[in-house]
Amino acid sequence: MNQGIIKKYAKLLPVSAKTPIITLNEGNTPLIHAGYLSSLVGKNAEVYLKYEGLNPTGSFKDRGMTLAISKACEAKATAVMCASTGNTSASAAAYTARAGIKCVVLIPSGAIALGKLSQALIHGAKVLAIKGNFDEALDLVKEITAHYAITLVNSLNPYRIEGQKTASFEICDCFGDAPDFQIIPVGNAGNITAYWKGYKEYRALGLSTKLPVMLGFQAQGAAPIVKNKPVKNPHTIATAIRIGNPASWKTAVEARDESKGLIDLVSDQEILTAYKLLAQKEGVFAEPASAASIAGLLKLITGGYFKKINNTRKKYKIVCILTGHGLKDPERAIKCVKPPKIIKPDLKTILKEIGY
Ligand code: AN7
Repeated sequence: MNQGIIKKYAKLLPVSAKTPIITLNEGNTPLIHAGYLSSLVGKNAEVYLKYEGLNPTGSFKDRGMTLAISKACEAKATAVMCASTGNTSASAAAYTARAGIKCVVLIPSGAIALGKLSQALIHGAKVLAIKGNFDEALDLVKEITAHYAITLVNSLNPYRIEGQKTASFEICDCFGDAPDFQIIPVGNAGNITAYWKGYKEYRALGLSTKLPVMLGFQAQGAAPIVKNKPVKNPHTIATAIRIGNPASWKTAVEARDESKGLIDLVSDQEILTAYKLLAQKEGVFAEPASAASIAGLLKLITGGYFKKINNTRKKYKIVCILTGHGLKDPERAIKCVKPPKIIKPDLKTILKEIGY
């Protein structure tokens, strides 16, 4: 039975018998073979989707939050705080509800997806919407948590990264080794940092033999790492990654360089195309920020990145991380397709509509 990432990977996490475990049985998410996407890459590649949207609150944040909240409880904290583009706040709200401690979240007003806002609110967090962006919210949270007895649970909290690294353990456990390439959206850059840490630890322990090439993608209007300077007014329809000054910038660059990978950008149009393609060709519904992985894959294919592997005899594994569930942002889904046609409740009309 899956009892969450702390029990499963306790030996590789900073926990002891004294750590209270606050869990919603997160982790153990499926690694789904993507036949259509594989065929686009070529005969030597198999593409897999790590569907992190199937975590309890619908995003990868739960892996880090279970550990951050458990450690906060171990330290007898009574309140936690985070800034969020939505998913961190949803996860923090759920795990603190379970732990019975206070949760305060700062969100950029009007800029987080409806599903995420509903989660933070229904779990009873104190939600404050600032007239500003995520980066401004995070600066405020850093200042407040530095001066008051409130635990910061953004990914600057090292337990968040520790928990999130378990996703790479799961991928290695599933394949029996690390994949060859990993494609991942990059916002505040905690997740790419966490995966890379996880892969390196597994290899150091002899539990895998290689390291993947890390391929990160930012949204075009929010691509500080690609442009090598902070973006003052980031913009993108992928609100989860609308971040102009990532907290884990340096470690994301390390992951990129140590793995001989890259961090590139994809446009909103490319994200939306990938978002629909993923839903309609693979049957997987992920939120727009997650579709940045798929947009990145498509961009790499078009640019000839995988040509080099198609000239070899080996089979390569490419894992795309789908960080959050599509239902987080139903408004975006509805906006980018045709609305349902309204018809009379009449047999003939229906048969005509469906071509019978
Ligand atoms: C679906 O919730 O930053 O590069 O405050 O929700 O580790 O920041 C969310 C980030 C990708 C980027 N995909 O991950 C927040 C927040 C989804 C996300 C990212 C986020 P990082």
